[in-house]
Amino acid sequence: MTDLHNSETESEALETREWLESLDEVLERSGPERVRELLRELSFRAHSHSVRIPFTANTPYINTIPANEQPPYPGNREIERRIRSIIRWNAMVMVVRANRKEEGIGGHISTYASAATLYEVGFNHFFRAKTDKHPEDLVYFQGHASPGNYARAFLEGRITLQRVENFRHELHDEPGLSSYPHPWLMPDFWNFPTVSMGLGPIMAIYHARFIRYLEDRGLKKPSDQKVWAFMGDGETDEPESLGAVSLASREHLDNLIFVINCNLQRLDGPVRGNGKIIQELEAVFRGAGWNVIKVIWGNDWDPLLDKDKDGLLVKRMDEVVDGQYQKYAVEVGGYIRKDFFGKDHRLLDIVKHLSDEQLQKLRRGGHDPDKVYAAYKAATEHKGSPSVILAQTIKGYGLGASGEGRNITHQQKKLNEEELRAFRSRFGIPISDEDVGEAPFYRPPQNSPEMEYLQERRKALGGYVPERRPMQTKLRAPNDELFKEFFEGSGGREVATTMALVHMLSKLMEDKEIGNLIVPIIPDEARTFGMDALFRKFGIYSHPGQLYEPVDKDNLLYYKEARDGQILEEGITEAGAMSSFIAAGTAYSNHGINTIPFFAFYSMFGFQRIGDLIWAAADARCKGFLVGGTSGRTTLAGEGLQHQDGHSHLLALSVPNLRAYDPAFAFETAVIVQDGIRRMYEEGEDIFYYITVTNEKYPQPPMPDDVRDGILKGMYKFRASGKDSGHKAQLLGSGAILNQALKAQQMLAEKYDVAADVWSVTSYKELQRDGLDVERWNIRHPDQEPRVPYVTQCLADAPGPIVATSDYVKALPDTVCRWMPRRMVALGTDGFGRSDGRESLRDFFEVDAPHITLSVLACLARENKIEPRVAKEAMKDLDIDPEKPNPWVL
Ligand SMILES: Cc1ncc(C[n+]2csc(CCOP(=O)(O)OP(=O)(O)O)c2C)c(N)n1
Ligand SMILES: [Mg+2]
Repeated sequence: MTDLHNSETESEALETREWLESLDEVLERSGPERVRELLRELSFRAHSHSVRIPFTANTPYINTIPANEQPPYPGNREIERRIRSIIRWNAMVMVVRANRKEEGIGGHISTYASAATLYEVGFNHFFRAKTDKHPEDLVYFQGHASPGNYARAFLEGRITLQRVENFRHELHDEPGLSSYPHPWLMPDFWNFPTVSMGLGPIMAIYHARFIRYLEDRGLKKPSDQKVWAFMGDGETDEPESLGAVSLASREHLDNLIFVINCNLQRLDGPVRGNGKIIQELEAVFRGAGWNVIKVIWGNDWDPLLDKDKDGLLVKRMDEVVDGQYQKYAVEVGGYIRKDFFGKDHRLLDIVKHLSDEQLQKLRRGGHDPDKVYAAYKAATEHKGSPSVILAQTIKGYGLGASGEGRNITHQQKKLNEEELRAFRSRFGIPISDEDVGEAPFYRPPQNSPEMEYLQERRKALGGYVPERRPMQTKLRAPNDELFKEFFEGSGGREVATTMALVHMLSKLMEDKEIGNLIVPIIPDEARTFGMDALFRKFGIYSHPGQLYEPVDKDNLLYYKEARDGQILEEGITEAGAMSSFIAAGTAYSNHGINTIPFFAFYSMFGFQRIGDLIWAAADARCKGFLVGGTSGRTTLAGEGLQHQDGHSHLLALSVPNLRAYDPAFAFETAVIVQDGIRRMYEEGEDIFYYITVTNEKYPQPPMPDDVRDGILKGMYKFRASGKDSGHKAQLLGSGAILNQALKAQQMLAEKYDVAADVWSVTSYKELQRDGLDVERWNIRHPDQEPRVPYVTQCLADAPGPIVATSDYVKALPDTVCRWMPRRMVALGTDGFGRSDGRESLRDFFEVDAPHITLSVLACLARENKIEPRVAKEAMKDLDIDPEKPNPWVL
């Protein structure tokens, strides 16, 4: 047996004891403040003698709230234990039954098994539903613990037996239960999609901040509404989980509570086998200014800690690593006695009154309702900063040999009869030996004490959680008057579509009816987009207002921060800004407030950087406008490979409820925005928009007659050739590249006797949707007159080769090429960008007027309408080298 203090001499041990006793005495006589003062003095003195004290943001590995500060438990512990046990059982059998029905359908047992107490204390005592007096608490549930939520809702009578039987069988006899929280699939139930790990935490932080924004701007009555975010300890490795924690403390978000279920395991094995995840997270959160509450040990450890006069137990708790704590979870009491307490005879003395069985049952904090309640109460009452609860639990708690604490437990989906029987007995579920093998669901009678208690608790807290609500009131979209100047054109003045959109935004913000609801969001890019023009007038949101004199105060457009500022200037965090977008775009449901977010970002750093958050927005039925600024691989000049976006529209194709547009002109943008507001906020459609705008200046033409419908459907004829004779061609252009098509139209007419019509394709995505839908209908109705896709209708009577050019990859126009009445050539910007001017870039990527012209001539030559010689000569005239290497491999 080794002694913990074996390196200390006898006299050093005495010295240590004297210092400790002095501290105890001061504490008793003068209280903690005096102790803090003395320790501060001591550390200054040590510093002045050049003693370097190692920095630690950690406190000892014990509960933050000591036993003597623990409030009494307000509920009936025994009934709550029985309810929890029943929910545990039902959550487990839900997964087991689904996998019996269909091998490999999946689901998780062990996560909820570890989190049950964390959730149930919340459901019985904290999570408030919406009432007349109070808005609901908003809970981000850990995605793959969802069987626990369903099992509770089943007991509450909100989900039928048929539905729990159909867990993970959503397409069976209606209605099933979705694997994870998906508002898209269960719009009456789930509020927040969380299962792509890391997104829940960051969305929760920005949501809590958005609530403050709504309150500070007078859109929502201040209250003590809380945002709770439950997550796994493994999940904290995702950069999004911890990436925004300093925002939460900087903004003093005491309406935010993180609960991190530290079961010390992730999917494959330990989270920090050789370290301590709770201590690591404590340092991160304390360092960031959060209120950290550690819930490590259960009540039965309190008397042991009381006996620990020499601090040996705390020291031992500190030095044991997580991998070893996991080992204790699967081991017998004798092992724990020997391995944990056996390091020192004084430690062994502390537990000598406990049997091996009792040692094995010593509980971890996250499984002790008293400790969890104390932590939640402290967190909800804490003022001035966000709180995080770090709760130690055991993964697969209660599964015994079939998974408790084992490395395989995350994947455990089946229990055999013996394991079911053990689980049943462990939690006292009244199911007979005969029936237990069937793994039946169990719901006690309505008038049982458990059911009455459960309902009574929810009633006291205002109703059920979670519960998602549809849009509560509708808005009226602004009429043409507001958009008039965009419809009229710029009168020859050169204006970029970005400038036009920012001006439009400013007009929307001035609108009497909806102005207040517009939420402009920018990740430190306002000046790039000319949005700094909005600073002075509308203010940048800042809870403390502006505590300094801005350097540009004399400037007309100075940097104005204000408590009621309307602009969310998020700094350089697309993920954070997107989280704000989601909070604002779902406020219609979560807060009954129809805020309309416009999130303007560098288009390259949108879909490819934060695509997963955009997917989460789609799932959450988020509304609003994503604005991809500085878009187009050749339109954004100078910036080069990492900035020039030529594929976001391709990525946008994958989001089902997203409408994506690449407008060329201000009037097109106006039509799209006006109709977007109408569809989302007047009609209540659960869609959102992606609009790319560019920084290339050119005169904005007036809107031709009768094109609104075409703009929205994805294409319309912008300019007919005006030439009656000659060969024909159809030029399709998008965004700033439409101007190249217009130039080519002129070249073709003047030099090559070709009459080309120019079409503005505002949305390949819309054209593709329509084409696919029509195609599908035609397949399913073979006996009926086939329908014709819109793009086919447009070009059916428009003769000549079709050349489609955009500032995006060729795959984008190719998405609709099979509905083209004739051969189509796609020109696009496949490859890596370059830093150079627009003209050179467009020549390099072959998307300029000369290349469009050449493409038309080459097609005409192939169709034997002209001599190939003409196309070859044109190449010379247009300075195009036929042997130039393909830019996409350069
Ligand atoms: C972004 C992302 N990557 C991977 C996964 C797959 N996954 C689901 S659960 C899990 C392990 C979770 O560990 P932890 O966060 O500790 O949660 P626990 O189940 O232990 O409570 C993984 C890797 C995911 N859902 N999301
Ligand atoms: Mg874990």
